[in-house]
Amino acid sequence: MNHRVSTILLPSPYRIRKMGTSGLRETQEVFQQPMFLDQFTQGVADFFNRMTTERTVAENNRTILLGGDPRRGNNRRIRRITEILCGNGFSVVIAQDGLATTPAMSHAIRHLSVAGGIILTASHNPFTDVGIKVNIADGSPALDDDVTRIQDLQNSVRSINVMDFDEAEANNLIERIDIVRMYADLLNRIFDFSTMKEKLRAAGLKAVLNPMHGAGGPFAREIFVNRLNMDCTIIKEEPRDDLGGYDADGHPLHPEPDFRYIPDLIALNDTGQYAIVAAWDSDVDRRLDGGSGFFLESADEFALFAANSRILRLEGQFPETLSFCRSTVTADTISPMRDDLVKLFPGKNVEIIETPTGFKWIAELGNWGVEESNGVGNPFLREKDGIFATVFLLRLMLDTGKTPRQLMEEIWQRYGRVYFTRGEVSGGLDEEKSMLVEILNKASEYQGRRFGELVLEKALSWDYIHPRSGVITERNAAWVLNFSGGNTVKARFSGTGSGGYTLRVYLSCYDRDYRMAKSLKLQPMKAAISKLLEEAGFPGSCGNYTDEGQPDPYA
Ligand code: G16
Repeated sequence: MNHRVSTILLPSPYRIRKMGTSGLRETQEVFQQPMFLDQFTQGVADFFNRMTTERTVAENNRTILLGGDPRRGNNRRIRRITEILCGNGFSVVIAQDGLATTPAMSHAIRHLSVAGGIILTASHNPFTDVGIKVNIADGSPALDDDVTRIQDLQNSVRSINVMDFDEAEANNLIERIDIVRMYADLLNRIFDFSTMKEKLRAAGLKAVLNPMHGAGGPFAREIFVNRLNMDCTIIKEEPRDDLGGYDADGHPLHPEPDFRYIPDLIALNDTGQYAIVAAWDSDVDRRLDGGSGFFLESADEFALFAANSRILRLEGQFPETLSFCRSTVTADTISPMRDDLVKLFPGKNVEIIETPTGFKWIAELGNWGVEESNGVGNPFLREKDGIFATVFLLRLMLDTGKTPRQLMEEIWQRYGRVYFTRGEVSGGLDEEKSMLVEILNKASEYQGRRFGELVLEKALSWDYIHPRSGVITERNAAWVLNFSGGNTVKARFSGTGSGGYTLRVYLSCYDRDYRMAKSLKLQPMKAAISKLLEEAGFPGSCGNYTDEGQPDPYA
């Protein structure tokens, strides 16, 4: 077939940044620059071109899946990306008018055996940011080598190959799929919706779900209302291009399931009338769920799922080596469970792995995983998955008749509890950022010093030794400060912002006794890290903790 392709010269190429923790995140203004998206996409097309010719037969498929969240401009971007992919000899599958969650995209890439996917989402960032993630043929986010390669290719682009959208359509190069159905079918295969539906009819549980005006609305409706027939209230259901707009102070709202951004859901949960409450971010890879006045943190929920993963219908498809992965900055709730997990999966190799931040590191290992940023992943696709987590929680409640808090207390009773929170230091000045780097690099000089109630015992930096190759693949993935009494502070710079800097600061402390007020356990660490920064001469302190606004059952 002879399709008409035009080649347009790029008059002044941009210097495109390397994709960060997950994809490229820039402001709308950056993406609006003439031909910025064209250059970005041409580089991705060049990458897939090489992938499909260099790699295995399964990847030798010249089709790319496109979809993303509803944020402003994404429809137009999907159209343009399609024109460039088709101009480079690819055909394109568009997910549901362009609307798709990240986990559903990951599943569809594998299910359709396409060469990869481009996911248009800046995830939990407000609509004033634009983001694009690139996933490879196994459905996982592109790893560091591929990301470097993509960036090199993008920055060598000098011309763009384009085919007009209507022409591509007329030549059958564009297909559209019902990704909501495809994803709901996967969950049905895993969780058995007809059994759940029957149990739900008997139990009569009520739910409030909050997709935060992102891509999750149609998925939540299909799964919880149409398929499970659950008594559900879905707030912020309609996908909106401003993801909910602005707050009362004129700041754009963050579609992020963090206690700071879901006061309405907290209030509804506090009424005690809802067995399940859940919020997901704009592309539904992050979740926060619970019910009857309680919320589960991601590492806690992960432990609950690990202990109960045998109930899943596709359990027979688990790999020979079961890796329970957590990013190093995530609460280590899983390690005390090691012996029981070994007993639970006779004949399998069970390993517990610490990875750098970025779900790509976990997805690469293709297994169970958790991140502090409210992300829980499963072996059935290669991204963290918000709706999967909420359905799993519901399934456990239906099987046991217990509330989320009762389920969690059983785990804490058996293994102890890791108290955890995340704070941040942020600003716009490069000098401040350099100062923080210097303080953290030299933190070992403070070893033996007391900061409030705690003594700094050891300061080090954590490198990722790849569990398969044994090679250090990520140096200084986090700074680690070990304080007395098992109080651990870790820190790293956020890789998802579009301007300024954000140092994320993670505090955790294991306790065999779980009936403590969380604030009491964490307060000495909050004070110690602020004091250390202050004594080192840093003008700011660590604030904005993610547990602010969290209902605490033991307060
Ligand atoms: C992205 C990645 C996650 C990672 C998070 C960290 O989340 O997909 O794997 O944990 O970034 O964010 P930061 O670098 O800001 O701490 P998402 O939900 O934005 O795709």
